[in-house]
Amino acid sequence: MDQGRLIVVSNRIPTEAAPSGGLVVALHDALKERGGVWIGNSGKRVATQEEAQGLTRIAQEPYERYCFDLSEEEHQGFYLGYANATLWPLFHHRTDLLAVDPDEARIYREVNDRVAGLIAEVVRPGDVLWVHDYHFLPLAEALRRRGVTNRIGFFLHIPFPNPSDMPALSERKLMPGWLSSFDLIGLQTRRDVSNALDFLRDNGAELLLRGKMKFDSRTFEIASFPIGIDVDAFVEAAETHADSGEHLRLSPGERLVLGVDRLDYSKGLPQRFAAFGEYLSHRPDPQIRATLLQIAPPSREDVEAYRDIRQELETITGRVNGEMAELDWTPIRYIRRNIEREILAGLYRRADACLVTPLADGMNLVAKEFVAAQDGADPGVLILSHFAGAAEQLDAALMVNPYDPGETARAIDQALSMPLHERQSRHLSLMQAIRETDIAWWTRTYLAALQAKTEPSND
Ligand code: ADQ
Repeated sequence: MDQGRLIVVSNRIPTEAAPSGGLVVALHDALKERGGVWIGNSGKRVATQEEAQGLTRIAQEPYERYCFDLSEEEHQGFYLGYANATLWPLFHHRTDLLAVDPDEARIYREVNDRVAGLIAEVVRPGDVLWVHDYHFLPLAEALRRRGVTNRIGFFLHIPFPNPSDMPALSERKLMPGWLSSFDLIGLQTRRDVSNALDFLRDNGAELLLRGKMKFDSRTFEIASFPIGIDVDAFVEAAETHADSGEHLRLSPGERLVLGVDRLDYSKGLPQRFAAFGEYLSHRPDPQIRATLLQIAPPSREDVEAYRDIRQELETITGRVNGEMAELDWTPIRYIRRNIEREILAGLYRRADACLVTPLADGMNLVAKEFVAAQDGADPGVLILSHFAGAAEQLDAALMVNPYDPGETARAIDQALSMPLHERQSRHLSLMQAIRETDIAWWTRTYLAALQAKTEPSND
């Protein structure tokens, strides 16, 4: 049976041949395998909305890619404003950082409306649409208004908010209509699914059975599809770049603790640095040299909360290094740029431990990449926050409360002194977990579930 084309919609669209970044890599692989169309934001800003009309084709192979531009005002209101200064903090349980701005909320909906108009021109009967992330919550509703009856799926890469935080969102009453216009809503974890069901039930939707809901006359389904990585590709990259660690010029016996994150307040970086400082102050043997290599390229610097986190980190790094550094040892090395994926894979492999300690995170692919990159004969140890979505699957990691620097410090000590057989057995179970739900599983399972939906017009 002809499956129809897959049309992916996401905010970012890769322009390069070998893209990087969690979401982008996952979709690139899915489209390469199945073929279809990817529609996203060009990243190019034009002065006025009149100049931003239309879709531009930027590639035809291995699948078609179209992009749209945003005007300066749209970039501010849609992307920096509503998406990243209102929804992102709300969805990461940080209502204290949430901005309320009715103009930004309006622009967010207008951009979704405009993008829906562009997509409606491309969609053919039988196509299946897969919309990604919090930038496009109202997109299906806008498409339905334009008469699009195709199957439309949604995947939320970040956590679903706690229902008790929802009153902080002025547009919360619109949310059930936005969500129920999709046919399938994919979330990362069971906890997210339970939050979404609770919120919708409290706001006029009826739970039919096993994640199926009804709102107004529409039925839709909510389920978890934990995202994964291309395990084999990472294993291979780590093996072929096993010498990346040499760039670091560590002294003999020096232990390496690694952190890799976008610079974001949800990633728990100040708490992590403080925990590392605490580990160093209390380490059992002062001769032990452990270095925290933190790779954290800045993101969204035009949003105020992101400038604050950068400053906070610089202060802690200065304090820990000021107190602890020796002539030939800098305890915290903080690199603020992107690293090539292959080099990164080699660094993961060289690391004795990896700190993945977000305060909230949809999944966290770094945790899975670190596991894949280890040498099974002598693996490093994953230290993982309870609040990463990955925690539901990777319970063989050392689990920590990221708010408690003492607990994280003890986990670092435990990781660096863990006997080989324990490291091996933990690694074996972690490998099994990341292989079970790898990226191929994720796209296959999600798309099969979406494909199985009846087209709304045939209801
Ligand atoms: P992110 O918040 O971006 O993704 P994450 O899942 O950790 O977080 O993905 C980051 C990706 O970027 C990883 O593949 C990592 O290797 C790469 N990366 C990070 N820093 C890098 C650097 N300095 N150089 C090179 N590469 C770097 C969102 C959600 C997550 C969810 C993903 C996918 O916030 O919770 O796991 O989407 O759904």
